[in-house]
Amino acid sequence: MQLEHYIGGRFLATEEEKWTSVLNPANGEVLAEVPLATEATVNEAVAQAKQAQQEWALVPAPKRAQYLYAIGMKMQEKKEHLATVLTKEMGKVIEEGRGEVQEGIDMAFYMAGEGRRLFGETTPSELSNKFAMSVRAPIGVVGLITPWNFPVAIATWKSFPAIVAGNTFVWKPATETPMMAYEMAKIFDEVGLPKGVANIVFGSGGEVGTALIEHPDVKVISFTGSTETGRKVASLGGQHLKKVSLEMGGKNAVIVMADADLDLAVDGILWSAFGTAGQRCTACSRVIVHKDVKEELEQRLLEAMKQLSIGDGLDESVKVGPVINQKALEKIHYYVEEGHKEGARLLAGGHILTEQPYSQGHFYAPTLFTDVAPDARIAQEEIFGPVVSLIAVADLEEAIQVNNSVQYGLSSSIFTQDINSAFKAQRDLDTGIVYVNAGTTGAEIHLPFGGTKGTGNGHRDSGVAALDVYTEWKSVYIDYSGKLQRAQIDTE
Ligand code: UN1
Repeated sequence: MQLEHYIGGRFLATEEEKWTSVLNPANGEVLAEVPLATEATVNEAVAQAKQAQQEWALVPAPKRAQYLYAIGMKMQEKKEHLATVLTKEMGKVIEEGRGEVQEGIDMAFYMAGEGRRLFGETTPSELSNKFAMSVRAPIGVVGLITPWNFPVAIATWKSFPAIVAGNTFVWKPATETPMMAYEMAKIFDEVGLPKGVANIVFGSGGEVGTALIEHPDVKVISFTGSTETGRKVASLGGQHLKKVSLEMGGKNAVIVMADADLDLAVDGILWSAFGTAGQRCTACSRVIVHKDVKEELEQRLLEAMKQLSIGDGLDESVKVGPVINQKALEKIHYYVEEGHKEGARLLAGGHILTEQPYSQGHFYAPTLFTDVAPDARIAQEEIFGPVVSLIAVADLEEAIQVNNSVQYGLSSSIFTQDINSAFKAQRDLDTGIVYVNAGTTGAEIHLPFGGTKGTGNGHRDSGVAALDVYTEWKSVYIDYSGKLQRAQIDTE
């Protein structure tokens, strides 16, 4: 199967482009060939998007929203197919594949609703016979750069608010997972989204990403990926005075207090640490446990980890799929070796799975370290794999301090039955998302998604907050006094 870019409503690719293979991380099977665009292709996509945007901005928002309803319905109709493609190219287990597609469907219907809201504000003017209001105006062409770990959901968090607000977009999906983007291109086409509103260009970050950021007609860049790449996006975007929205790494912790329901805590840790093989920005990679229940929690986690079946995500009984590629596998193992050197005690896992049926894919054994120092590298740096570090603390204050001691601030969670601890934690945990009595994953699309410190730059995906990324506030004053009134100057 050969994928094609989607530009101005046309599917196209040329033999002259460089091509690369899309591989199934569970077994190395070649799933598709994907073309890698050059700057000229990006320029063409931006030109199409720019032209389409002029008309699209004039389509009433409730009518723009009709397309999102249609897209949501199509995704619903194709849900099982989309989930299967997703599991094949990304590796997450099929149950989570379905969940991710559902997240995209939810986003479509939620943002379609914004077509009939997109609220602005009216406010009194300081002058008489004068009307003042602020409205959300579209910005223009937006550039979307999305990661491989959520190939469809994250793209919907960005593209759907962009669409409903009257923008057009050029989307560069991750080269590891272009098939979901291709599926979305087909859906955009099938529902008759006007040509040029949605454009998809495959290619590398270095070439396509850079070309998008530098293009003078791309007004907004929304990026999700590593903090390292995000810094480059921010600095290049800064030079070109772009509005840049960044969503980057995490080093998310579950705090387990002495009064916690330990069965619930174990379930929450397992789901958020080993689901998606730990490859979520929201994944739990630290457990901060009260010393009084440390040993008990270790025992229960070890017991529960034995039940985690590992394998090809298409097998319904599998709970942990492969990691994305060989490079990821090596990075994870590098950190595990660092953990040993730093004196952490390995309780489970700690190795690459090389025997059958894992040898053709990229599988890492779910790993648990204990007695980890809060400032150890494995407790500070994002590993993006199924590796958890357990850190013991004496009380809630110390737990919060350890949670906040990392450079990231995406998600955190606390298991406690004490209402005072819960309320204090939600106030003091320095992350954009806080859970009480649930793991660190599972954000819902109608709430803002993003984090503090090294996780972001103040913008949010998802929720109504996403509209702030894709709209410009316009303040409008209408003077019906019939005379020149001067604000701030007493005219009486
Ligand atoms: C991500 O890992 O980049 O909250 C997104 C969650 C999902 C989204 C994760 N709804 O885990």
